[in-house]
Amino acid sequence: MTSQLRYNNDMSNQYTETSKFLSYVLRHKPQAIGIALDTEGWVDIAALIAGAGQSGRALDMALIRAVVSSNDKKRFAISGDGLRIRAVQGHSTEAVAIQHEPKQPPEFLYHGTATRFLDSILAEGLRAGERHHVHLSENIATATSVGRRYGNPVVLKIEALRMHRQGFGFFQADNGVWLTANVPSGFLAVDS
Ligand code: HQG
Repeated sequence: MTSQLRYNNDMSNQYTETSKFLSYVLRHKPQAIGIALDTEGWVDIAALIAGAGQSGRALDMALIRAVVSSNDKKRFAISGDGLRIRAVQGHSTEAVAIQHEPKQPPEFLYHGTATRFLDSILAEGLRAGERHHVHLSENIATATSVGRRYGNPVVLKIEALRMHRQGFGFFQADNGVWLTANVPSGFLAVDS
């Protein structure tokens, strides 16, 4: 391996590692490093750096900015004044309740899951589980890769617009992921 390639790999590993750490504290367990998120999920970057440092993880502004801007799924956002950071979706912590703008979804949205969850989903619909919302995407390729995280992937096609017309709320996070509270089984089918 050339030294340039090794350098690039090391950087990429450091970014992935840091992204996972940020997902953990900004979505799930801020208390693990003694920080508090506001209800929109924001925290001062200075507090994040200090909390991380006290937990033995060296973060600095340059690394945080590089991780936020290079992140494959645009998981994080930095405030306009550059002082605060948040995860744009995927939360489970009860401290956060982001007030997303309701939005009309396209006719169909997609959800990727693993085949072993199918029977349960076809019986009871999609539930948010630990997170605040069920996550849906506009394209089948994204849904397939989401499903692959848990095993053999299968894609469900959701009648999003019909749900919306019946009063179900839909929201779109800043990174394009669609969110809704739950999807009853009558609005979904295996995509074929
Ligand atoms: C399944 C990633 C049985 C559901 C992705 C999923 C996404 C059921 C799992 C984001 C069920 C929950 C979220 C039911 C739902 N019975 N299983 N009734 N209802 N499930 O990780 O959507 O990389 O909480 O199908 O890109 O997989 O973290 O949700 O398999 O956007 O940024 O229960 O996470 O983004 O798993 O993924 P998750 P998800 P990040």
